[in-house]
Amino acid sequence: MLNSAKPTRGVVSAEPEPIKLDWPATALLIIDMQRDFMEPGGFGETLGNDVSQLARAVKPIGAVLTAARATGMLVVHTREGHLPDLSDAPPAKVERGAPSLRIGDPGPMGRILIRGEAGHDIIPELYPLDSEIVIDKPGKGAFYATELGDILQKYGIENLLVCGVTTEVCVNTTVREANDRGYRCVVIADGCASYFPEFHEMGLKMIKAQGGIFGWVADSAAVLEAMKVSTT
Ligand code: TIU
Repeated sequence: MLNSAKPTRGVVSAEPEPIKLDWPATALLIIDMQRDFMEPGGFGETLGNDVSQLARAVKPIGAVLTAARATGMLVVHTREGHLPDLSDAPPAKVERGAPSLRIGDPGPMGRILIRGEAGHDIIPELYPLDSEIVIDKPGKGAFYATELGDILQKYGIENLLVCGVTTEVCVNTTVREANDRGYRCVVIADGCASYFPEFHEMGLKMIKAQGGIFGWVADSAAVLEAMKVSTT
């Protein structure tokens, strides 16, 4: 719902310091909230992870997503995954480790981490609207081998509110890529999660250390307050 009274700027109470954001130049970037990472039987579990660790991020992301939709903010969802013939999956990625199932193997939610399979889809709670952008990415970073940079440029985006999973892998890689490209990134702390709580904590610390070497970190409540949108 767009309305003429909506604020065009807001100050997010973030670390290492508050940051003023121009909302029309800000997008919400939701990283890889896919069944393959969140649910039993997907890629995350095949790697030996406890997928229940990630559930805590869903509600905070949902609250910010609702607010973003209400204010007309650009919303971009990403999905990590590969083409059915694996032509975009480097052997180094497919062959590493000793997972119970490898990328491309059939699993309970379809072939592991393959585009078009049930496991590759975004979880129902955060499902994209038809009007929202969905970026399919073969790597951990959302800019590598995708159209994300062109899309953000087209919409005049300068700032990103970043959330999703996992904190130290795809969120961190994307924030580093974005920072090098000149975007101000505000990472939503409780809107991220890791299979390893200690990596989550350190992943956020790495971003905001040294005066915000890669970006800013804020709780969803602080972002919502700055957006001045009721969550109820
Ligand atoms: N394994 C892990 O922590 N993450 C990934 O493989 N991809 C994302 O973070 N999306």
